[in-house]
Amino acid sequence: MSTLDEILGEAQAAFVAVDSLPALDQAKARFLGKSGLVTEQMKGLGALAPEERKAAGARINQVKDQVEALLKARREAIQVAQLEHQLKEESLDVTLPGRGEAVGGLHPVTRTLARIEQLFASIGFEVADGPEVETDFYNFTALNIPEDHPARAMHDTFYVQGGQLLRTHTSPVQVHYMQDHQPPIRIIAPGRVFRVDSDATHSPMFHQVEGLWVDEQASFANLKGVIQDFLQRFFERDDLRVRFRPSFFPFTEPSAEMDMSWGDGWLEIGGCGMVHPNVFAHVGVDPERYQGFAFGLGVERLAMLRYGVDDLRLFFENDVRFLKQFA
Ligand code: 2U9
Repeated sequence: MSTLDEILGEAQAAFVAVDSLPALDQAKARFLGKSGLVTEQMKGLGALAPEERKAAGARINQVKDQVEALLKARREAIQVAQLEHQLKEESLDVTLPGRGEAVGGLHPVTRTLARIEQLFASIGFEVADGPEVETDFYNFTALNIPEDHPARAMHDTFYVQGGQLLRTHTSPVQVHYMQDHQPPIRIIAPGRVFRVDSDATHSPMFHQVEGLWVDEQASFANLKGVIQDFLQRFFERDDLRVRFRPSFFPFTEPSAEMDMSWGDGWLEIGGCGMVHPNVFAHVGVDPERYQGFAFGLGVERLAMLRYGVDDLRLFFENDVRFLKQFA
C-alpha cells in the first residue's frame, strides 16, 4: 500500500514540475505507460493470492484514477497558463500615440508648372498638350526647320524605332492645335522635352512651356506685354523689366532672346518671335489674314531662379532631403 501512496505522491510532484504539454505526456508515460509504475503494479496482481487480488486491484484502479485526475488538472492548468502568456504577448496598447502620416509633396518642377499654368490661364490662355513621341513633320518640317539643320542630327535628337522621335520642344503641340482649331488661338504648351545633352546645366529630359497667340492682330508689343506681365507675377516683382535681343529661330521671324532684369544685371530667360509665314502655311492658317507670336521658356530655369536652386541635376536625382524642402 505504501508503494501506491508513494507512486501517487511521485506523480503529483512530477506533473507539477513540468510546464509544457509534451513534457507532461512524458511524465504521464512514467506512470501510466506500458511499463509505467501504475501499470507494473497491475502486472504484479497475478503474483497475489486470489482472495487478495480483488481488493488490491480495486486499490490500484483507484490510484490510477487519481493519477489521471491529477494529469487532467495539470493539463488544463498548463493550457490556461499558455493562453494567458499568448494573450499577454499579443496585447495591443491602444492608448499609445500613432506613428503619424507621412505626407508627400509636389515636385518643385510640378509646382512651377502649376504656377505658370495658373498665371497664363488668368489672362485667357488655354493649356494644350500632345504626344511626347512625334513624327519628323510635327517636330521639324512644320516648324520650318530645314532638312540639313543640326537639330535633326542623331547627336541632338533621340530617334525611336519606326523613324519617330522624342520631341525636342513642345512646339509640335501648337502645330497639332492649329490644324484642329481656327484663330483666335491663345494657348500654352507645357511639358517634357528630350535632347541628347547631359551635363551640369543640361539634362536629356527637361520641361518647357511655350506660348502661342494667333489673331488678326497680335503684335510684337503684345508679346512683350504678355511676357513682362507673366514674369512680374511669377517672380512677384512689379519692377521686373524685360528686354529683347535680336536672334534667329527657323519658326519665328523676327526672333528675339528675352532677358529679364535680375539684381543689377540681366538674365536670359527664353526666346520668342512672330510666327513664320511658312509655319502658318504648313498648318493651313492664312498668313495674309492672321499674325501670331510665340515664345518659349525653360521650366527648370524658372524653378531654379524662384527657389534659389543652383544645380539643375538636383531636380532629377530624387533625393528626399532636397525634395522635402518644397513640401
Ligand atoms: C509654333 C511656332 C513658333 C516657340 C519658340 C523659342 C522661341 C525659344 C527656348 C527657350 C528656352 C527653348 O527651353 S528652351 O531652351 N525656346 O527660344 N520658342 S520661339 O515658337 C514657336 C512654337 C510653335 C507653331
